[in-house]
Amino acid sequence: MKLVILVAVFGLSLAQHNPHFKYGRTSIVHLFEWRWADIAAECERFLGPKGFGGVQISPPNEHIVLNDPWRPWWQRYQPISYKLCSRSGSENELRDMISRCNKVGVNIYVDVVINHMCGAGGGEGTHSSCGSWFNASKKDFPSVPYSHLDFNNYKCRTASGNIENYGDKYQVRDCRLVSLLDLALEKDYVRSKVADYMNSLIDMGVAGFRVDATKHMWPGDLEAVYSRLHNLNTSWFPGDSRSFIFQEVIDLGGEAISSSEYFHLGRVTEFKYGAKLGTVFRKWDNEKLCYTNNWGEGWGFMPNGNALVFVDNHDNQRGHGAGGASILTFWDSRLHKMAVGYMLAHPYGVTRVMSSYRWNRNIVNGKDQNDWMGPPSHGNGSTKPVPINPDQTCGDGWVCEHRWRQIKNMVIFRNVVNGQPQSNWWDNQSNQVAFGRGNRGFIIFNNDDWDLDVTLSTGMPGGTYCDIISGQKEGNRCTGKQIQVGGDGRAHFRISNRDEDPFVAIHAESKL
Ligand code: AAO
Repeated sequence: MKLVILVAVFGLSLAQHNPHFKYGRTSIVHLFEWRWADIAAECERFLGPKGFGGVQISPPNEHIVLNDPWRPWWQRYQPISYKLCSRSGSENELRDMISRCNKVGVNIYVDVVINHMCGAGGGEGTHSSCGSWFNASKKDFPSVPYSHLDFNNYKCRTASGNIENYGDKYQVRDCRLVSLLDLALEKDYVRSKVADYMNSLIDMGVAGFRVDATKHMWPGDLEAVYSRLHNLNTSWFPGDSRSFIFQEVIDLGGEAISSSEYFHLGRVTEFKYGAKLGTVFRKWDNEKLCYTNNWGEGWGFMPNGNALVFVDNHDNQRGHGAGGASILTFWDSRLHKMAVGYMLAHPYGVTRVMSSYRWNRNIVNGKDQNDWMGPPSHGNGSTKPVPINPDQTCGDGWVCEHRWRQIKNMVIFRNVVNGQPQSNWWDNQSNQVAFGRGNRGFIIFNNDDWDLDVTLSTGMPGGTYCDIISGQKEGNRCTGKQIQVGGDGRAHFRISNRDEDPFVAIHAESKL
């Protein structure tokens, strides 16, 4: 009997590490602040055809609407209810998008904010995305409903009621994160409301969740909530499929709470990954690319099977959350492309690509005064659609990193090499490195201040391959560089350090 229980529990949680990607796909794109109608169109016209595995969407539940500052992006991390109307669209638009994306093999993962409701200073009234009335100071959210009895009132021991010391795990879990009203997730009633919210999304066909502020919730409370979740909708997923759960836990070491406390519940965001990769490609702290020959667990990151990895995220691309100045964002596009290319080529973790919007960055004394700015919007605060230009880039301030040729092609590279081990490592003991993925792919970087000129074993079958960074294979020709691999698997590479993209990648499906 004991064994059965063990298998049941262990099996349950292991399943929550599985993204349920279709057709050997491997990567998630975070379409931050996109409208549901635009995501649906992007699934059909781009993400499905190009082999993206899934989309992380912004919180779909009702959120506070703020005027000072005016409609900040982070108003969506202040729930007012679990009604499915938000800055990105209505419940019907959400349903339509989930169905249309599932139909083309692109999973939907929902960013769920279940640790808290709005800020204590949220005021009273109907300034909410569905017009629901609430009173923050009275902790009254009738559209859920939640009353003051459903919040951590007296469990917190700090004078301010807020987290004051991340070294104290009781504060981190039982006090308010930046004054956000902290739900009492040990209460059966609160657990049922949260589970009902997540089950409504599961029944619509989503594949899983990004769990916001996981660090601020007790693992036992989360386990109780996850155990109430339905299996995934069998219209889209095999029977008995459990949600893919990836939990936001910022753990760069040195605090009371560690990522490993959540490993048994699902995957966890590995924030060390982007912070370190940025340091390496910026060549700070005497880091060199050749030191990444043991990248992944060798660098002290969490076990591969637990990791959700990314170069930047919606917080640290604008100085929120964690990772600091080393984080490489679209503002540093040349190095950002190299770092994303490296992440997508390397076997470690489930990979997530950030897709951003531009804002009027104004850095004063190292802090962006406009870090709050929301997505491209009309005068009434509604989010603008995402226009696609003839050259396949996005307009109106949407950056669409996921559409950049180098990144889109590396998403495909990761699919083509899926399951292959890292092989044929080479480095010049500085910032020129290369490695393969079995006999299915090979990549080489020049991040030194001089040219690279070397002949290497690629592990690939002989033939002519298109470099998918400088171009791609179109019909029976390469639009960029061509790489000749001899019958012995060896190939000559020459990369100028002055190239816009000083890296080359080839794979089995880029062969002429
Ligand atoms: C806004 C206003 C607040 C106001 C509040 C309520 O900015 O002034 O009080 O409304 O009215 C987002 C925004 C917040 C915003 C919030 C609500 O980022 O600015 O507050 O919406 O609208 C912690 C959490 C982590 C969280 C991160 C931002 O642990 O979960 O803060 N991220 C998620 C979302 C995020 C969202 C929320 C949570 C809330 O991704 O978008 O906030 O739903 C240390 C700790 C981390 C901690 C950071 C920042 O990190 O370890 O756990 O993250 O501090 O507080 C080095 C260290 C690293 C450290 C880092 C930063 O890197 O190694 O450990 O420095 O100090």
